[in-house]
Amino acid sequence: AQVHTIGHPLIQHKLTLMRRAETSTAKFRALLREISMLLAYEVTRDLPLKTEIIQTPLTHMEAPILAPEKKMVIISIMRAGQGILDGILELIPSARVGHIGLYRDPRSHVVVEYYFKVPHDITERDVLLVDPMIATGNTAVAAVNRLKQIQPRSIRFVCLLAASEGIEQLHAEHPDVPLYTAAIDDKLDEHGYILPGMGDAGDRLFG
Ligand code: HSX
Repeated sequence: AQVHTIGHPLIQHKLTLMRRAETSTAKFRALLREISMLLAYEVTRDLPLKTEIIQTPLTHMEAPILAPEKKMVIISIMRAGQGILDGILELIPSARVGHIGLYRDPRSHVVVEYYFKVPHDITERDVLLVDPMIATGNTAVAAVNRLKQIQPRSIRFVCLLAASEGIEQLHAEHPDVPLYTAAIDDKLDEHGYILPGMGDAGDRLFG
């Protein structure tokens, strides 16, 4: 996949604060919301605009506005995806939302689906699939496999932190899905956690 590493200084700074073990749940949550707004800003850079005649208090003008046919849906991989979802929705409040519940079996790392709900008009929508972390890549691949069964218009994956191994797996299985991440870490430990990483995003977010 095309990998976009978003090096914006505010994103990098906030990510460092999130990685710190001493960062509290409340602070982690706030940072994830802030960083997700910044990621959303970068990911939506190429959204098409059209123009519309509007009336200002003084005159009228032809002004840019988002093209209505560009319909987005943000799909959160539960449960950690919820944190990114909240931040992105602050910036794109009219986006539709879907949820995929996946967990990986701690021993086998096999991904199990326990929930799936997306808007009915998904085939007309462009998906931002969100999860803070890609470690082995198993969850990301399973989520994209599942989504492709219902054929949205396009899929982009947005995360905070991805391990090289996971990126390679996602790329091998889904070369058509671009990945946006704030950072790439190169190792996984024996339990499949990203190193140096930031721990388990779900645990840090929810406790
Ligand atoms: C964590 O593990 C993250 O939020 C992802 O959902 C998942 C990533 O692990 P992997 O499937 O890439 O190994 O809960």
